[in-house]
Amino acid sequence: MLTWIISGISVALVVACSGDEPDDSASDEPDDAETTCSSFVQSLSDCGVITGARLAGCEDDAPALPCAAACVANAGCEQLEATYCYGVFNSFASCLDDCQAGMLSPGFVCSDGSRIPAGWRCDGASDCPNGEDEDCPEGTFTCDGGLSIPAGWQCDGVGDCPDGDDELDCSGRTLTCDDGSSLPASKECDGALDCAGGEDELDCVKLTCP
Ligand SMILES: [Ca+2]
Ligand SMILES: [Ca+2]
Ligand SMILES: [Ca+2]
Repeated sequence: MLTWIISGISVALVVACSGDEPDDSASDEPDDAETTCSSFVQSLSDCGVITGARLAGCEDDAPALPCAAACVANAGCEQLEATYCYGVFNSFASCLDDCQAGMLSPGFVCSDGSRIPAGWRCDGASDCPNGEDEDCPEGTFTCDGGLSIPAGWQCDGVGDCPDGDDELDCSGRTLTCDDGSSLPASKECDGALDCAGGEDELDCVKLTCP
């Protein structure tokens, strides 16, 4: 749980800001179209929980996940600090947990409009009425640890590599360094200097715990 809470601030927002929210993600939360990544970060910053303004994967004008924003709006600063600094599982953490649970895997849409779980794609068995879930890219993807998985399992919404690296860099977004070189968006604010001038790590959000 602690792992998710600490990394959850980025995990939840990376998903939220990718613009890939499934259409059926409607919830009972009030529709707050004005909530953006930057306002989400601002509310955490206002409570003194974080410093910095740049959150990996989060573009300033992109809408934040509405339920995550509602969790923050309904929580007090003490709750935010307890969750992020001390890993306390309180009503705020529980709210985020429910929020993440609600972010269902987008799945795979068959040609007749029916949906199947993403993990059923390229698994060797036809699941769509016309079997198009098995029209898969040739070849394999090599995980960081050396394990090979079918190429079709990359970016299918299900972590297949031991470290989940088959689901990184799936947004197609890139980060442009000052010298014009391009990096995968996952290199932004990951704690390692990747641009020659280190600008990929400038002003990144950091927890400010006592
Ligand atoms: Ca299948
Ligand atoms: Ca995968
Ligand atoms: Ca970096």
